[in-house]
Amino acid sequence: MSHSSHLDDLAGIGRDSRRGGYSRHVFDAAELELREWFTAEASRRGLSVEVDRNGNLWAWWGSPGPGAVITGSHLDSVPGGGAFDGPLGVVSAFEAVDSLRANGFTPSRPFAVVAFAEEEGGRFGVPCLGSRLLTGAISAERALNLRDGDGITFADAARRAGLDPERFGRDDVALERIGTFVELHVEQGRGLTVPVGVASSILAHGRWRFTFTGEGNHAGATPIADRRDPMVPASQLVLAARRAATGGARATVGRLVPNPGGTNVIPSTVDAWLDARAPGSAETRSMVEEITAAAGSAAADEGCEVRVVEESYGDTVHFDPALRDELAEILGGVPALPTGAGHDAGILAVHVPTAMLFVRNPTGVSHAPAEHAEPEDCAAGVVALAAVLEHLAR
Ligand code: HGY
Ligand code: MN
Ligand code: MN
Repeated sequence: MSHSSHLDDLAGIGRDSRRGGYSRHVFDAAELELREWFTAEASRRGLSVEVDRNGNLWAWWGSPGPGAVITGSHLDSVPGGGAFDGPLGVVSAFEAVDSLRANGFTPSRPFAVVAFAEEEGGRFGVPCLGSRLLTGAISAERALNLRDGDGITFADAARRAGLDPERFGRDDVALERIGTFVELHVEQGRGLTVPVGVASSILAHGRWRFTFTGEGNHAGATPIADRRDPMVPASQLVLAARRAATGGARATVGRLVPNPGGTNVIPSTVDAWLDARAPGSAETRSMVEEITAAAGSAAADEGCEVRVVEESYGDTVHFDPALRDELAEILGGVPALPTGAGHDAGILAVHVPTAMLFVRNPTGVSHAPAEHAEPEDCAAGVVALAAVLEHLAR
């Protein structure tokens, strides 16, 4: 079966006709369908499926146990996301199992394919929610009280999906089983000139919620001098983010939500989310401070208030250099490259030996429908993943 056909299996799930691309968010209808797909693919291969206490999916080749070789990624997407970010890593993991078996290989240590929950934070706002819960990087209490755009809590959504919110939280049993984790992922950028590479590092990055409060009023009846329009400082936040992001730093305001959001209404509040990233923690923090100061003075100029809440943060990730170089060598000396994108591998790297393989993306675009990887590069990714997994699991 050609590689792309497995991604084609998923092509009809979670299509977003309004935004384009895919919208697949934890425990929504599309993601539940993807969970069914994962279970069917695992069962077809005689892998035993486990849904852990935090909603992450594990498909075990043999019995679970310590020192396990784990590979996989996530199935959820950003709103209007591409077809490859996440699913390519899970599909490639199943195909690597097929390839290993076709070559008569049986792992001599526990082995599983994993799909982590809510990696994008597209519904509940905190990225890598499943792997953060697994490792204790977020408390169960905070996670369960997160609300989606409709006010539904993660606890209620998890309960509706058949999970017990009382059980959520750090899972030492699941964490201690992991000997090595390898995540294959479509490259998000254009750094690769060959089909496959390995990851060296992930930018420090976090998300901050800015709530600007002014005075809701009539767009026509309110003279400019009488306004306290929170959209004005919110727009200054966007420009301050662009000004502050120098060198290798990046700052983005991708969500700006006025309340109530009428065309002829001066909003009473505006929520804006800042995504800020930089090669180092100190650089990220100082950039966010600069942006926050600019937002604060813009708010004061407009007679508005602003409240800032840090919703998630992760330091720079440096993948285990020995493992990185070992895998690069197995793959014939493929390049090692940094990434600006966060991954579950970045969360796990704090706890267990972790590596990432990247598959070339000729458009370099990600988190948008134009995200792409050629079938032959996807196939090369499966060959590379199988070689790495055989090395680690023999
Ligand atoms: O936002 C990120 O970098 C990742 O795609 N969650
Ligand atoms: Mn992503
Ligand atoms: Mn991803």
